[in-house]
Amino acid sequence: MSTNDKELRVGMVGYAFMGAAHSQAWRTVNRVFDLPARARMALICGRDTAKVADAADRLGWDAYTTDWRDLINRDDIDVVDICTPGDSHAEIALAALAAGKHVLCEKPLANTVEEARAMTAAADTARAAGVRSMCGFNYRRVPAVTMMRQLVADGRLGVIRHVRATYLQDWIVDPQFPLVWRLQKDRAGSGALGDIGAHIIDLTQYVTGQRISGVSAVTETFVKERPLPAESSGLAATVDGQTAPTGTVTVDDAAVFVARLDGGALATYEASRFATGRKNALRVEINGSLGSVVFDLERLNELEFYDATRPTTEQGFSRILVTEGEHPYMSAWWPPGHIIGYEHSFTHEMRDFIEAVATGVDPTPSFADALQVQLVLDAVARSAELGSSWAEVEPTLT
Ligand code: SOE
Repeated sequence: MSTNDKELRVGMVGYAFMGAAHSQAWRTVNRVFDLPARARMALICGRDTAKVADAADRLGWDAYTTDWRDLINRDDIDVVDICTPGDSHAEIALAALAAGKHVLCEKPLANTVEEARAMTAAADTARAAGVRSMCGFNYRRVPAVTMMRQLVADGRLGVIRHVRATYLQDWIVDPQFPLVWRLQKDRAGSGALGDIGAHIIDLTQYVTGQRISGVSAVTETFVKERPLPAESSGLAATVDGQTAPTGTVTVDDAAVFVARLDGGALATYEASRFATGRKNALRVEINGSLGSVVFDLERLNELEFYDATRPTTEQGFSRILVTEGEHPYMSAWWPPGHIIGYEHSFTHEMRDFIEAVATGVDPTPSFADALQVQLVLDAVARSAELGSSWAEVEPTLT
């Protein structure tokens, strides 16, 4: 089947940072990849009429609405893309699945394990009617990350002993930075832990094929009171004057934990929004009996690979430039050596989602995969609360 044979009419809820990233991907995906269906950017939804009208125009959507229920109830929408804060994921996803819409939901899947379980159960029920669902852990689709997984799966690293993962940002170091939704537990579920820690939990489990079975954690909220924002969107916010009222930060600013993986590896994780100078620094290193591999998001077109099977005289970390046509996703882009960026991970996400939906297979990460990440987040929070006592990760199905 060639492009254009089938149309998937997308309705997206939310239009801030992730909404813009997803829009870019929906706009681009069929221009780059030859897919069995074409995405149509049919409808965008947000509460503020003027802002959502502007977003529709700026991001390239055919129409807008201010009511997500309207979007879900329409017959001319096939896919619901959820880019809202975590407190509305479950309600929107459950309604969308019940209405027979395919669902793509931003990470973390939900704010609580309970919500994530309900969403996973609904996705399982909907699957019987051919309805697909996926959680948007976009970094899986960075070609170097996909290749890292391939190296592990091919046995090039041997037995995995260590996983070392950090995701560091610094956008709230200033105590005067306002209390945006990402700093409120009832809206975001948790802080650095769920927002960026979820990424490294998913990424390391995806790459190694091992799951975290237990953790010991510490978390900290360094700045406990912040001014309330006058305006905020994405990671940007403003305050009205010097005397703005303040509110309490109810999430962690940083989370650090050690973990056991069920394949025998030991792992360390650090997620912080207080790593001064680190803007969006995600790094993962894996050490195995036959080699090591390193991914660094700030150099996302590269992998460092140490192959211990090479002659001793030739050993050392080598830099692989992941820009050849033979590398995952890359043949669709530029000639060899021409690098790609952050936004391409979302385009690849949409590519895989469209292909799965159009060919009737389940896309990954599934809601069940994302529920498992939620269970790890929950174990980290429990461990931290009990003064870093060991917390087993609950099984997905209980
Ligand atoms: C903010 O920390 C954030 O936008 C995350 O929410 C995204 O998932 C990550 O990709 C970039 O940082």
